[in-house]
Amino acid sequence: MKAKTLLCALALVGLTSIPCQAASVETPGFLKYECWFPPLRDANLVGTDVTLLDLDPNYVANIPDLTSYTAGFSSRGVFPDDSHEEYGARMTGWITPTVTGDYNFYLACDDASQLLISTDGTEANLVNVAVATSWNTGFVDVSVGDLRTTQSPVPLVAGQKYAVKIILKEGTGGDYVQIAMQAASGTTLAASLKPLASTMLSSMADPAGASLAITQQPVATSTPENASVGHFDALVDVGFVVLENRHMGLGRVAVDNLIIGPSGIFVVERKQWSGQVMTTPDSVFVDGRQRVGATDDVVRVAAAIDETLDYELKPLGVSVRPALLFEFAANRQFEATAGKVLMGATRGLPKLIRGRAEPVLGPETIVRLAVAADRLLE
Ligand SMILES: [Ca+2]
Repeated sequence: MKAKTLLCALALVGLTSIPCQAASVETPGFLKYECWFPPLRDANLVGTDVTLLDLDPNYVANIPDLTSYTAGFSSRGVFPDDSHEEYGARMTGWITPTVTGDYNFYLACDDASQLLISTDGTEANLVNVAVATSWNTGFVDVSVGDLRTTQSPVPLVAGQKYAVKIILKEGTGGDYVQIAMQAASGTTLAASLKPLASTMLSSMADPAGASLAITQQPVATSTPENASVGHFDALVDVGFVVLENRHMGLGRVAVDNLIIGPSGIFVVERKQWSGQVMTTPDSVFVDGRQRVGATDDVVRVAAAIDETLDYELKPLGVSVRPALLFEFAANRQFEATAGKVLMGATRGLPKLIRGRAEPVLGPETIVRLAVAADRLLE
C-alpha cells in the first residue's frame, strides 16, 4: 500500500479569527499566530526591529490584538498579502520530528525576524537559532553565512517535542515570515525549499466556538520535509487540501486524490495515457482512440465518496465532483468538461478545479472535511 498522506491537511489552510475561550487541543499542522499593533498604544513604536515589541506593554503582558492559527511555518495563512503595516507577530507551537538527525532551518522574512527552538518541549529553554535583522529575499544556503540560516545544525530526536517561537516585526511594505527545514545532509538548494507544512508542527488550538471540529488527530504526513504534492502545488498554495492514494470499501475503491478547497470537493483519477486528448460531450478520445468507461469509473468513485461523507456534505449543499487528470497529455494545457466530469492535463486540471468564481467552502469547513475524509478513507 502506498504511503498514506494527509498532505498539508491541516497544514495549508489558514484559519483566522478563532476565538480562544474554551479548552484547547493540540492541533497538528498549525502554529498559533498572535499579532500586536504597537502604534495603537504608542505612535513612537514604529520600525522594523523585533526589540521594539518589548517596549509594547501589551506584548510584555501577552495581550495580543489578534490571535489566530497559521498553516505550517508561514505567516501567509493569516495575512495572505502585504497589506498590514507596523505590526509585530509571534508564531508559537512545537515541532516533533519524525526522523532523528541534525537539521538546518532557513528564515525568510519582511521585515526582521528571529527563530527560536527549544531544547525540549518548554518555552523556558528556547534558543535563538536564526536571525534576520532586516527584510530579505528568500531562503539562503548555509554556505552563504547569513545568520538567517542556521550556521550549525540543530540536533533533533524523533518523537521528541521541541517548542518553537518565531518573532516578526513589520515596518511597511512587504510583510511575512516563512521557515524551511532540511536535514543537514540534505542537498536541496535553499532557493528551492518551501516553507515547512507538516503535521510535525502543532500548537494548542481551541476547537470550540469555531467550526474547527478536530476530534481525532490526523495521521502524520509521510513527507516530513517540504511536502510536495506535485501536480497540485498550485492548489495547495491557495488553500486546498490534497489527500493521496486512498481506498474505500475494504480496498475495492481506489481514490487517487481527494481534493478539498474553496471551490468544493473533487475526486481525481489520474490516467497515464499519453497522446492528444480530445473530448465530446460524453466521450474521451486519446490519440483518436475512444477510452470507454473512463468517465463512468470516476463518476462512480465520486458517488461512493459522496455517500460516505453525506452527513458532512449534505448540509453544505455540496457534492463530490469527479475529475480525470491526463498525466501525459500531449496537449499540456488541455482542460474540458464532459457531463459532470472535469478533465485536464497536469497543468489544465488544477486550473479547472480552482476556477470557480465564488468560494463555496470556508477555511474551517475545509479543515473539517479534510479531517472527516482522512478518517473515512483508508
Ligand atoms: Ca516590510
